[in-house]
Amino acid sequence: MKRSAAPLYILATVLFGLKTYIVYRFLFNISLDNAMQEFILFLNPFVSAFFAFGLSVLISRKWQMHYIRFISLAGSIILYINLIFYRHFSDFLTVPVLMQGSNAADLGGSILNLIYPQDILLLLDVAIIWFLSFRYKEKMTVDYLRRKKISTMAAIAALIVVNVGLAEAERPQLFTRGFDREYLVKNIGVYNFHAYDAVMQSKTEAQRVFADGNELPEILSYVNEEVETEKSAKFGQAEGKNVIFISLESMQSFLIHNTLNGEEVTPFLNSLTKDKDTYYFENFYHQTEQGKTSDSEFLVENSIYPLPRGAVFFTHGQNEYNGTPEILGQEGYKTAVFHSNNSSFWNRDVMYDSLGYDKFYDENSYNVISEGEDKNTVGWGLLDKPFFEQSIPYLQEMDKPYYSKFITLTNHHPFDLPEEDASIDQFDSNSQTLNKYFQTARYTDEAVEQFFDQLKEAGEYEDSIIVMMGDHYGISEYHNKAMSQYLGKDITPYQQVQNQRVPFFIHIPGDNNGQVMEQVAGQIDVKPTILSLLGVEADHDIQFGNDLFAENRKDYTALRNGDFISEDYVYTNDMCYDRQTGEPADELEGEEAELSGETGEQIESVCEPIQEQVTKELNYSDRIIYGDLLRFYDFEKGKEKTN
Ligand code: GP9
Ligand code: MN
Repeated sequence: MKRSAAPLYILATVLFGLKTYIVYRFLFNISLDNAMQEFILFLNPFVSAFFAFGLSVLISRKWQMHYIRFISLAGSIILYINLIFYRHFSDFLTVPVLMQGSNAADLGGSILNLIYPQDILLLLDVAIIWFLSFRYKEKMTVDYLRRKKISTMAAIAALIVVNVGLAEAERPQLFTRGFDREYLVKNIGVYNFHAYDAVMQSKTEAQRVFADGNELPEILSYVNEEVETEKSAKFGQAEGKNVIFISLESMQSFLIHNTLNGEEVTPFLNSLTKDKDTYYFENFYHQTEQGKTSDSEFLVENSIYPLPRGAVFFTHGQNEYNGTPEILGQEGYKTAVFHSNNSSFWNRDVMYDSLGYDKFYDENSYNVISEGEDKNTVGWGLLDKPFFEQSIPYLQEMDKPYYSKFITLTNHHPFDLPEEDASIDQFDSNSQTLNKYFQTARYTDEAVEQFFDQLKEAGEYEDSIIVMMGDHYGISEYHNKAMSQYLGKDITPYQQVQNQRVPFFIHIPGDNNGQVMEQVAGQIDVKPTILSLLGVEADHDIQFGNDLFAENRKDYTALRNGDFISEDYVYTNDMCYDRQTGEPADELEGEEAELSGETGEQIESVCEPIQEQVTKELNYSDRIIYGDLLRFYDFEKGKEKTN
């Protein structure tokens, strides 16, 4: 029988490729810097589609249509799940994140906000492919001879080579550097990215099995030479005091001293920046990745970076650590976490044991009323005000001194708030998320103010230091248009990095020297700073951060994706910016380019020396976690364990 219609696998390649391209180009917010990147982004969806559908020519005619239908549906589901995930996290899914599916269930209301009715159009290609596959079954299947099968496979292979070749030329070391997921998706597409990610996953799992501690000396000498500082003048200034650490959900620094319709968004936090007992760090960056709050906790307790993929709380919750709670426990402190959520959420119950916490006051410790007149929850759970209020008796009960951590929740996406709790307007932009964000942020500001008062009344204030920190961004890149409207400036890549600042406060009652601190800092610095204030010597600890009051600190802060901020530069998107002006810092090219002072070798960018160190540092940190290397380390002696 003669077949006249075009083969379905070709048509499916075109339709599905086009759909994927439209999603990449218009629904994800992928930055494209030049025509080549535009071209690669256009090419790769068709290459992937041709690869997947093209394989159908190897299948008998009987099964070809089944296969094509399956691929179009499965591919679309993968793409759509990534899209929903992206709408919340501005990020792509990875295997470790998928494994923590239980968290997705908890996202609940959050997820519904991320699904739009018009998304149904994304099934249009599937509908057409399925229709044709049933209607023209006979006409659209192919029955190639061996030679034609081989040439189809050769065409697939050639296209892949072209795609990968262009990608590597555009972005050298794409696969080895790999921590920037956006770059990978941009260049090889979301499907190939998942394949790459799966390979990475098995490699990292193998690392623990084969690790034996031989890597420790190299890492130790790096930490001793490049990270450690002299004792600061504030060492021991808060000796014996309690620590009350407050994690401010999704609180970003752009809110501080900013207004909405002429009203301050965070009046209490603003007042603290001028308070005589408070140190406010205005250039403090979050360093989290896919683990969000839990990543920020990891940084704070360990002064080690979280992972480039997945949430380390999940993937390596049972590793050996030397967390702040464990260290302080040995100094006679009682340690507790307060967070009104499931104890297993983000694997916290397991991780808190590994970090050495004595007690976790989870959801069950609180009176949570989710229905009726007395309802005291929103979205994710207990509102921050009742959360703090109900925590006070527990704090009073604790033996002194204590180290306590409070994790707030109300200022969390989708930033819903009961109307009666809102005390500031919504913003007016195309982003509901940003519009509502101001109200929940204001609410948390009020909750913290109230907590300060309650601590005073309860007699828990005087002998404590209160440390507060934004955990990560609340407004992702996805809302940049609205952000640009609010901030009144373009969100350039440089500004995007500036938007990763989160507020950090150290409040020491009676200190009297409080001030606004300008130095570049990050969450990695919290542990050494707190330990130093408490006068705890942690000489043998392996930390990548510095005491923020020390003199000879590292002069850069690395973000988890390899970007960094130094005193002079901001490095992001493979570009080096002048930190003061936000203008590109590498104007000079070719022969005029800067010469590196030490070696006299030509360097491509003034950012390069720090960039190299950042890559090295992140890599050491990852090796510690993947290899579970701290199990081979003796923290008392400061060297490898000998058996
Ligand atoms: C929930 C809290 C918030 O327990 O950790 O989660 P997030 O999404 O910000 O990581
Ligand atoms: Mn959070």
